[in-house]
Amino acid sequence: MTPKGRSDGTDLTGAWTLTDINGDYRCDVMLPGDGITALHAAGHIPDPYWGRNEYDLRWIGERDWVVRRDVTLTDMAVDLVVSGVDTVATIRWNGRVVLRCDNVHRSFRIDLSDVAKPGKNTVEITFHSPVAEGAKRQVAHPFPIPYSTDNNPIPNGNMLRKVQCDFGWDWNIALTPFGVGGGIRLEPTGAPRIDAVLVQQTHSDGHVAVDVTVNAAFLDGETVRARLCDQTASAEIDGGKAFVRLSIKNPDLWWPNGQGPQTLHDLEIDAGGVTAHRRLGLRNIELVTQPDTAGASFGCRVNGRAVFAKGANWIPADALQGNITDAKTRGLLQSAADAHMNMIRVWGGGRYEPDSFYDACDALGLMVWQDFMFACSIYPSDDAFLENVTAEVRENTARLQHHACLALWCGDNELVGSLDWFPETRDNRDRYLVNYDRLNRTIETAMKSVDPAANWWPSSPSLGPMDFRDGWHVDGQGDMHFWSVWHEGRDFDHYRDVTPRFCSEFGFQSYPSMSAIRTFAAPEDFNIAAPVLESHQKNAGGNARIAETMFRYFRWPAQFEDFVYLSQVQQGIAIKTAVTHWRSLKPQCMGTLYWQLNDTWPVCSWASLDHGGNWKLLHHMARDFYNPVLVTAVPMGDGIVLRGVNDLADRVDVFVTAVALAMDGSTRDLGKADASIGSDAVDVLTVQAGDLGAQEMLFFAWTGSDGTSGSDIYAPHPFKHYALNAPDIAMAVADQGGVWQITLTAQKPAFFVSLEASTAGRFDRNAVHLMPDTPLTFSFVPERGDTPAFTLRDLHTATMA
Ligand code: BMA
Repeated sequence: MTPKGRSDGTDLTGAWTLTDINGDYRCDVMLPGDGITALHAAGHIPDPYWGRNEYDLRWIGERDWVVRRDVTLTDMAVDLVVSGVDTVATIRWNGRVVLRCDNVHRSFRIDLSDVAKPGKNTVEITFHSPVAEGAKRQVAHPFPIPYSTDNNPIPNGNMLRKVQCDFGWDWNIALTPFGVGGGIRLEPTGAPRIDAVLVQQTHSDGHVAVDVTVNAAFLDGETVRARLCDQTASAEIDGGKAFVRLSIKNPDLWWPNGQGPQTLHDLEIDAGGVTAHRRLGLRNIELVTQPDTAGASFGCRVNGRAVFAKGANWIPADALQGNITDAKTRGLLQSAADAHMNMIRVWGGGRYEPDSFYDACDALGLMVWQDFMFACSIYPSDDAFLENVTAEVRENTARLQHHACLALWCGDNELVGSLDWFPETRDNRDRYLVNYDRLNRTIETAMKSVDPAANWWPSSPSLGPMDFRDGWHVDGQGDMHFWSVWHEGRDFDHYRDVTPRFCSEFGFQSYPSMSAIRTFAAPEDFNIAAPVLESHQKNAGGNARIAETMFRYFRWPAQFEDFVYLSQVQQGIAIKTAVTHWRSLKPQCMGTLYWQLNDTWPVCSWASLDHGGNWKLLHHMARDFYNPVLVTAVPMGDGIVLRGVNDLADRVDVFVTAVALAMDGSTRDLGKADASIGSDAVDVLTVQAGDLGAQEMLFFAWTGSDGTSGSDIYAPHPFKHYALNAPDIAMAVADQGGVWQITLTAQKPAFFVSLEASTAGRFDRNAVHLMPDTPLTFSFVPERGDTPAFTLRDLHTATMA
């Protein structure tokens, strides 16, 4: 998280020495990075993600730790600039305290001139136990500040400005790691620098005015020169600020993924020899909330076009900072874009991501819904806390607001709901509501002080400003978190009972893929009730919910591997049911962000990507159900309506055929139709449910004038009802220059046909249905050159063989 536009200094990242306060441990730690990764790399502790090791490592968060290094100085007029110090820390220079800080989401600049000396200097950072610090602050607070007991096995994380899921979450390991997540360097004191480049775009017909505010230090009187798209403008810096306007005619616009190109332009700033550079996408993103008969709309309009938001929720790329690399993060975001996503919600229990994350989102066309980092707990609202929050919000808004991807700032995750979750808050809601509003208002004010024109949404879910009703069950306005299927155990069809305007969270769990399970469990633990497996399930009752759902819809899988596979099939069906239904409601619904894209460690969770980035079956299914042009089956009364959805800018003609499919593979025609689809979903063809025999499914296929085609099934009964035939699938494998082509031919219908590979890599498809004598070729690109072996699974072999 190195702030951009600052003069280069001495980089202090790299190897430091780590010790604990008792003197029991000593090893190297790489900064940026974290101490737990360092202790593991040095062999002091076992792999935290393996087996049940987590529980034996909680002591780490109960101690203070120190990182130290020497620095040779010739010039003593230097500032120490550090960001992402995690979290309650004391920084000493040559033994003298130069900073006490307590916010991982901020950066700090410390003038060292009083403490620096020529020659060897020593810098050390003491990380105070977050467990002890959180408890101390809780006790000191005049009234209780309840934390999310459902999520946090380690208490009082809400008292600290530390990544909230570090205290555990219903998908995270709980280890309260410590370290430094951003840059650490020395800069000459008083050196001229550019602190922020704030950009505001005003679009009108065929024209954009780009207003640039440069915040600079030690540059007063200098001229700022700005250049963008061959336009230049200049202004003098006065009082640390300069303002320039660049007017661009007929701009090449930036569009979200699937809507047009992600054109980025270079904004070059020069002020007295200090330069700054930003990649700018020219676009206008509006958050549209118009009152209507149902309540109020909710959606994004980009460059004047209403865009249905398709995406998922983002949590930190790894539980341990030391495991995160730009390349791995970029891979996860690439997978999101490859599945036709156009929006990612950076969820409020994690971190403001580094610049590289937003650079990747700009390049990939992933709009970012950016939460401020508060989630599921009550938070203090005393002066010191709010002052800390104000600085955090201002800094991160200034750092990120210029990004084309940045669509919306949101106050927090689920803080309105949390007012009803604790006995203390229920007993004294007035106090906690006022307490909440102080925080929320502080965040909004601080954000707008930096970016007055930005899109702001008070909370997620929220029914709108100053509306504190239930965003989990009211569907007429605002963004909804619809959790009734997972957390309340309702059936998948219940997704069809609501009409969200924008569903920003809904999820269904599965087991991680076998390749991920093997990273934390030995074969003797391959059992859903084995303690090791249970310790990699953090949602109370989660494994039971997976199993109970399987009972509801499927015959029971005999083998552990089949259970894992089937858990991913049912997760895919759940989320597909929700997304396809809500897309079919377009424009009443204008967005679906499922919970969740990624995992922080290998765990049973709602993620569609395994820890490490492998695609679970849901992610393959997402690539299909997020296809810009889609025909989907919607049961309505006695009929099954095939509805067409089109997210492209231009109208698309689709041609749809429907047949009744018997389990032996024979078919009966049920009809065909075509339709022209604009921006609203339309009915294309209706089939009477009574037209399907007891052992028949609806099979439908479409072609679109945009060149896309697809097919799907709709099974009116749970899959366990059908007497599936053994599909007898033949597999032919060919290595074509390192890309593996696997052609599958079935004799009988085969459902959710999936391949697993013995080596890491990416399949182009999975969880597809095969019809008799209609071969389908899968391709597989291995990550390394190894020769993979392929395992085939389908619904019949997993549940009936
Ligand atoms: C949501 C999120 C997370 C949580 C998820 C699954 O509401 O905001 O708090 O992990 O539910 O329970």
